[in-house]
Amino acid sequence: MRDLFILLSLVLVFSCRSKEEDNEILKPNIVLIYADDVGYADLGSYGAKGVKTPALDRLANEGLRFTDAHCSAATCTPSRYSLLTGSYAFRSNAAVLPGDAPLLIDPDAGTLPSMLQKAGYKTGVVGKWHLGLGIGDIDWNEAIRPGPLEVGFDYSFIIPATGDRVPCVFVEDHHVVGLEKDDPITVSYRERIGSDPIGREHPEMLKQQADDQHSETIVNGVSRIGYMSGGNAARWKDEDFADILTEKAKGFIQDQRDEPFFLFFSFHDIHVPRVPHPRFEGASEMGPRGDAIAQMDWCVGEITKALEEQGLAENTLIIFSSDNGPVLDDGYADEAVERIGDHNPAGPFRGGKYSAFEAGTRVPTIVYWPDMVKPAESDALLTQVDLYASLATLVGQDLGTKDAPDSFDYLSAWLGKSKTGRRVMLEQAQTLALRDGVWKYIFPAEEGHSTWVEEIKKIESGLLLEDQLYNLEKDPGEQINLAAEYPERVRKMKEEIERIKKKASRPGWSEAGD
Ligand code: NG6
Ligand code: CA
Repeated sequence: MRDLFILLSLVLVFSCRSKEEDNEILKPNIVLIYADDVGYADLGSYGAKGVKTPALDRLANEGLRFTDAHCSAATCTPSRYSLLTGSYAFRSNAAVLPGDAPLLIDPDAGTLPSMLQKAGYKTGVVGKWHLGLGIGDIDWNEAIRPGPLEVGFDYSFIIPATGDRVPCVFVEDHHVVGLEKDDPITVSYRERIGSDPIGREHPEMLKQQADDQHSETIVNGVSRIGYMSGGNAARWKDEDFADILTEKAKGFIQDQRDEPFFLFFSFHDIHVPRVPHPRFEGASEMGPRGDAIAQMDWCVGEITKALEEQGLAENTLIIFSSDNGPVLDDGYADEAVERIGDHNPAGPFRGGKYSAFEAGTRVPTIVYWPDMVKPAESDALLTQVDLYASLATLVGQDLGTKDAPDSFDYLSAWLGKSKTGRRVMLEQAQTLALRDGVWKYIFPAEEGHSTWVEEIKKIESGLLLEDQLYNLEKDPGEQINLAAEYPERVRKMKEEIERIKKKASRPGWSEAGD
């Protein structure tokens, strides 16, 4: 009798599952793997030298490898903001945030994860957040909200800001992980607090020397931006980032295996401080930056393996990309410059992180979905701000008039069914730039874009004060400024930028400019 009951239950479970699986074909699991500061040519499949990335190369070879896909901005917070809201970051003045900044995303507005929740997805974010938490004056010892859970995620395990900013603790859902009641955390970006040593005074305690900006509280032998005190049991070890985050991501996949899920797996690698696990030491020929690339690739391999082991690989859409272009020296003496060798992280393009030149936003982008996507290369012009609207189409969700004002449906290009992406596309850095097919126009930085100017001043100052126009087909490295030769094109592209800036909501407007 008992055996019969088990048999009947099994038949029932099996028939339910196969029905579900049929339906899920249109609602694949979505895993968005978001690397930090990985440049266009930092992967083997994009021309990297001195480091191997077999897991990512496999996805690139068996999936779609994009050559003209872009993050929305040349720094982290603005790119992530656009990715999750479908709105350009300049509309909210989003710039790189300190670690105690309030939540930048409006909890009442539509977001990519909340759209997917409506479509029946379980949503999770694991990794770097850097979009602010709370409403200001955050108490890290209490429930921390609003945050990811209030903008569409069912689960979150995050690095609140960046690895180089305090507080150096993980936050799971609303709480700091491992916090002990009798050792509360305080954080300040204004003044020194507590008695922890700081990098400026104790360089002998550091694993890597740092610039003045990164010379405040020392945690795990690394000095950070900002001051923190307390929370000692909760403090992270940079060497464990990859293991801990990958474990959490795998856990989320395992827990959600029976229903469609969206995982935003947002790496710390290869952002500074680059302190990979000792087992990756020497994995590349380039020191910690290259070793961090190898570590990142390992994480991708682990996730792919987990999906395969759960039998989910065929019906999971994996999107891999980066939040901004490459940077070598970003504040720590980690030999990134000295040991670069023949490797060129930006490939044939000019600039990198912070920059309005192509390498600021043109990033490696891979789409892998065995059930639906055939191996190919695509030069479609794509931007991550469109993932919101494109994925909405994939899962059959309509967007409200206030949702995702800058996001457009380019699903066929994202899935390789079409090679045509955008004709016109905005790039955000210290200023705004515009692509129109092969043409690239950069708006003069000092004309009313002061919020974007600061970061770049050190890098490219003089250059950005005039109109710049490049023909990327003939001049992918943006060396020959054609602005004076094509004043009419400059005028039109400038106007287009003005038009995008004025636009506020979806209806009556087409990004293609027609
Ligand atoms: C900059 C930091 C840099 C990095 C960046 C954010 C200084 C001098 N530089 O302000 O080290 O943290 O912010 O990087 O403080 S991002 O990838 O999150 O945008
Ligand atoms: Ca970044």
